[in-house]
Amino acid sequence: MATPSLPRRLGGALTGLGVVAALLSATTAPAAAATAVAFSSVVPVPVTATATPGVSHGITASTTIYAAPGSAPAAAIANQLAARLRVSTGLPLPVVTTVAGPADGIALLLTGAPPSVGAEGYQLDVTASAITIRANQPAGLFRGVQTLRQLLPVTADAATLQSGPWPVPGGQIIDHPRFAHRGAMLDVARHFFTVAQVQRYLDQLALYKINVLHLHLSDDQGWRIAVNSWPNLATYGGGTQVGGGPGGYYTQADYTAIVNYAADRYITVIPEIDMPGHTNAALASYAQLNCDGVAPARYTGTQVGFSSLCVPLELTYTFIDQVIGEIAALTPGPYVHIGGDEASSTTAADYSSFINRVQQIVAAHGKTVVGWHDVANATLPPSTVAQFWGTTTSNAPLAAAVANGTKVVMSPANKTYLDMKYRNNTRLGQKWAGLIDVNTAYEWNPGAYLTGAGETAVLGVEAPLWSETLVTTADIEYMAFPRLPAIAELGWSPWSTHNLTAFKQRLGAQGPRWNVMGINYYHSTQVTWPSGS
Ligand code: TNX
Repeated sequence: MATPSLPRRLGGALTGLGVVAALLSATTAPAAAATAVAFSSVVPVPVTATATPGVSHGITASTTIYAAPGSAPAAAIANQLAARLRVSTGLPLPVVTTVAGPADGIALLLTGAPPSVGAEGYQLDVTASAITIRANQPAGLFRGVQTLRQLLPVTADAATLQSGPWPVPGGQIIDHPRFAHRGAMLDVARHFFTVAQVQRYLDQLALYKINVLHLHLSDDQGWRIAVNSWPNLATYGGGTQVGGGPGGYYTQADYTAIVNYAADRYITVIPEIDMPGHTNAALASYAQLNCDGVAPARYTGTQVGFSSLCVPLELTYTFIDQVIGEIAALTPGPYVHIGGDEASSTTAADYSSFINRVQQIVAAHGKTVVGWHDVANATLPPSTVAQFWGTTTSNAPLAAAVANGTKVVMSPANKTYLDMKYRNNTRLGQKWAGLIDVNTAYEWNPGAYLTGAGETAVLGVEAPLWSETLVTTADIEYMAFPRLPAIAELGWSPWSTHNLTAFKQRLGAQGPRWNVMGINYYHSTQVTWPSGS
């Protein structure tokens, strides 16, 4: 039995010595790695987690998965869980949509959850006879299933058949997110990543309860989504990348495949078309978009700030209207990201009038604007969301916008930028915002970081992964892990649970799972990784 001998409560009540004692009892439990994984290793840490000593429930050949009757989404989540576990366990795991009753089941129910867990929260109960996840909405069931995955032996996440047993430790978790927006951004413009590569990243994000994938779809070096009304954007503007090479782009069907794959994981895609700067690929694709009517060459370097759409040109807004129109139509989520960063080749007056006009275009297509915080230099309606990427803790134009009702997504570059090096000798990444190892990524409070943007002004957090130096899936994973789970925890877990020492223990316990999943992670020396991982 791998469950520790003392009931433990993770959350505000578990502090100081309590954390250490709980972790010791978890890590010294006999054969912990070979059997159930203790409650104390879940990332992000749940709001409350109470182990029941001496109790566990095994998933076996007689386990049935029950999905809330009459709910197609609940059935879909049950089928996803079954499909995942059949691969590694070889068990039949039939899914039924009758009311759970018989012993030996995993029940996913849309009744009986505390109202306080909201739309994304859940209650997970593991008794000797059953595993029950209750939620108010399907999204909560999905998040609860991710917790259940982390409570299973790490080999449950393998892509090949493993030998069991498959115990889950007894107890109760009641859990819900701190922030509504828990995002990851992937730059597919500097280097292009295929649908399969993005889907793999989505799988990894889902495990840590990330609910937003922000796709940086255009930049100086490449335009990565087909736009029917402006076909050269993708076919010519998408034809290269940093360092040269073939680049690539998503057809509209490809983009829809990503959006649907994300939706199946309760992740919302936010498409970004960066403007007025970061637009060389578009300007190279259509001479008529340039103020001088001359198309620049395509660009494969890594400088920023040299390109600008032609603000006085009326065609610019026809272009934006048609591009945003097509992308908005393909995007079920409420947001379109207009970039707006580093527009140093656009005058301040032009920048303001441009952002004001683009906000109206996005609104006309029924979407809410997100922009990098630079957009606060223009006039923002309260509905526009600003994404803070600075390296300081105050920004006057942004604070003024927040005072007017604008909400902020926190991506401080010196904390959340997954493209920053871990150490000076990290092979990949950049250093302009500093070195970011686990401690730095974790040790800040998104709700009390930026002057004038307190907890209620913060929509959430996001970890951007810029790809100037990243080429492969292994590169993505090396930069995202283990820092992405740190940002995920800041987004999900209540601040009262924040504890660097405890976090690093839980993070270390993820290492064996990442090994099993084939995730190429950075073995930060700040974390003790279990031997063999
Ligand atoms: C700044 S952050 C950028 C990107 C770069 C990144 C590299 C931001 C809004 N703009 O264009 O890729 O730094 O770290």
